[in-house]
Amino acid sequence: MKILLLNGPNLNLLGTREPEIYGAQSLAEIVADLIQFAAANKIDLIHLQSNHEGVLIDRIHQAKTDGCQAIIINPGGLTHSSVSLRDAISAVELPTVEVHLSNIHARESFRHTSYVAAVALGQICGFGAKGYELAITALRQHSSTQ
Ligand code: CA2
Repeated sequence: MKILLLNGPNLNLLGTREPEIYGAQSLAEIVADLIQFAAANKIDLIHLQSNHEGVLIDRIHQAKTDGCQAIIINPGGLTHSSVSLRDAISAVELPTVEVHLSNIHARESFRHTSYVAAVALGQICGFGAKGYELAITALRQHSSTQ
């Protein structure tokens, strides 16, 4: 199984600031651990982080034709603003799990709304980097029932 992992704007800054909210690990460390976890579960994990909405959207479109069977996405701040990102996820019709490191529902009210949630299989938030592993596990189980 091939899964596309996308991280949106500013997540390249992980580990540099706000460790009490987002943890102390860098994105590179998180992704290295995840690739190992995925491999142990016979999953090929392809990662892209971008600060650009259009780059994320183009990669989602490409996922449909390059053999990705599912998407895990932490859209960062675009979660709360991007109709276009939501439309791209909806258009490719790949099972998608939305992940947030922090519990967005326990933070400022503008973070309580996700434009992505309604087109995702589910949302995982508040468990730090562990949430990405939970998403892989959820997608494995989902694919075994299809
Ligand atoms: O909790 C999450 O994973 C978020 O997607 C992170 C986004 C935020 O806008 C969402 O509401 C929730 C922000 C990512 C910014 O990450 C930083 C990490 C370190 C230093 C500065 C920003």
